[in-house]
Amino acid sequence: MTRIDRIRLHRIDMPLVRPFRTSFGTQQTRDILLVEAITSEGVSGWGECVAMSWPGYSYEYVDGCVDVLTEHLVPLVLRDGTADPLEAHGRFVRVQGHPMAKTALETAILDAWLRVRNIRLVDFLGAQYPEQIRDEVDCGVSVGIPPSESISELLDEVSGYVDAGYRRIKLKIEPGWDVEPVRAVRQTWPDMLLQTDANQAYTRSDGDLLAAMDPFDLLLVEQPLPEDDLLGHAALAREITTPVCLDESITSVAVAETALAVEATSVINIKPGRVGGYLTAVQIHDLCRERGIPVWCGGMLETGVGRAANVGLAALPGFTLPGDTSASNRYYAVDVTPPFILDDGRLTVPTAPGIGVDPIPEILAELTTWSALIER
Ligand code: NPQ
Ligand code: MG
Repeated sequence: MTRIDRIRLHRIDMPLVRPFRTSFGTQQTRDILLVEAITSEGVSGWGECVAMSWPGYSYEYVDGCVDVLTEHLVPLVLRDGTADPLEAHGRFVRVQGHPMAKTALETAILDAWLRVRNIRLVDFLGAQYPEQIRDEVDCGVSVGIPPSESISELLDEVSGYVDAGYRRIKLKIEPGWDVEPVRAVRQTWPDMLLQTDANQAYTRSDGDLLAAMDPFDLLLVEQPLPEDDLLGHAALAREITTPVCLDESITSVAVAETALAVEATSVINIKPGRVGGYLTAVQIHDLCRERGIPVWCGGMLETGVGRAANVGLAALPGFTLPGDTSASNRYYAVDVTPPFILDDGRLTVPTAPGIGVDPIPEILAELTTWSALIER
């Protein structure tokens, strides 16, 4: 019987093609943990941890993830070497929080388990609706605040993405960088699918400011208020005509149900790392699908490892809006896997089993800043 015998943590440093500024900070490089689960047959499964170096987007951060993985999560797997992803998922429930660390390990185990069985991740996740799984997904792109705060630089960057074929543009906004840049992009591309993401930068009293963007025919505004303020989002949703979409707030199936019940959100951004894995991500997708709530797949500047899994998830039928599943070259000149390339504004779902891609050993070795092997 298949066992997980060894788990290797790889910490890599990936230079970004351009700095990425949001309302919570500027990122120049991406410090990423990859988890490799190695079975008794010698098959490796891979998962990516989407935490950042510092706890600026969520309370998780890479050093904390290394600790909770090494001291708490990995031992729950290696104590008997269970290779069953559902069993691992159940064991992780006893560790509070740490969804990004859990997602990385759960995905590595799930990937190994699927490879041994020759099943694609997308076919496993979409087993309830096999006929409705897509083989390519519509892609959007997230555009940071230009470090120069120049609208002409913003238009240049967006123009490059429009020419590349992206099907939806998302502008990062914050107080002082909102109405004018959104107006400029909308005037330049009157028919483009356009949305904004505030990453919690506004307050309950900013209704008028956010309503000032209603005339620009936005698909949605993402996470305008702090993540714990569901009622604030519900109140704001009544003050503006642009649909509110929650990102950071949606940390579980139960929170998603509550947010929908209080009408704090009418669209949901699903990020597996934020909700504790692909199994939970599918549950939120199914809940939204039953209720007619559109969902889309978020992004965390993933390498090809996380990107592959996200593209599989985004191929499920409820993902009716283009996601932040951009091409590898949106973020990286060299990806750790073969790159995901945009074709007519879409990415192709990998056809190989599991997540469908592998890190390229030489590139992985070059990017690695630290690694650790944990054995049974
Ligand atoms: C979001 N992502 O939707 C995030 C937030 C985000 C693609 O807009 C380093 C690592 C920098 C993860 C900046 C996109 C990041 C990051 C922003 C995630 O809210
Ligand atoms: Mg967001």
